[in-house]
Amino acid sequence: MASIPGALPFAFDLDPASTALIVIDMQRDFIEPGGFGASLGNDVTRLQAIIPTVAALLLAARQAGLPVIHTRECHRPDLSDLPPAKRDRGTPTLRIGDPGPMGRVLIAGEPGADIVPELAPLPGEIVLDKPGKGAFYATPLSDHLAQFGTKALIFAGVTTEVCVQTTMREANDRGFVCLLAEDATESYFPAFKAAAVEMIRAQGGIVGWTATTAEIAAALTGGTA
Ligand code: C5J
Repeated sequence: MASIPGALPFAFDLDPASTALIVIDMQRDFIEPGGFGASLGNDVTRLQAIIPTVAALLLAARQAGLPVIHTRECHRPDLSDLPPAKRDRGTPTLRIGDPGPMGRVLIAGEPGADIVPELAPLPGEIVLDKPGKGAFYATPLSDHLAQFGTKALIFAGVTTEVCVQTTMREANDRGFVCLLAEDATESYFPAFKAAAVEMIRAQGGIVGWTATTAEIAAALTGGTA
């Protein structure tokens, strides 16, 4: 058992044998210029900036032998898993399923739905396509975690207040201990990220803990943060 004394709201006990890393939606459509995120008017450079930090967390998790799960928010080509309430939201220049510069927006198998190449999954890692914000909804995530014997999840990815926070809350409700790598997650809106991080660890860690990637990596690999 390792400890992260600087975790918030208080020290986090980390048992690598029963912990998995989940990297949420580090996809080209959210992170690269010309993708879905940019079409909604967002500044994608904020999300691009965390790629090296997420890579460092992935490296530490892989070195420690943690199961690694990557998620991709995307839909079937026939859009049968895309409710109109999601497709018709707002007035974006591109809607989910429309042809864009990186193929059809947020459609499984299209270039834009891919994980950015710097964070490409390794053979043997789980890659889950999810139609919702939360990674437990309409996916086999629970089955994979049961198979791994996972009790705790480390979270990274985008966006903090949407798919990351939703998945953390789903995990918390299912009994998983949740730790967010706060510098390996990002939002298009700095205030939303700050609020989500505060909400997660408020009230004695009502959803979970937060710590930096350096602190988590040190706990995983036996180094110092
Ligand atoms: C959004 C996500 N923001 N991965 N998706 O629509 O957070």
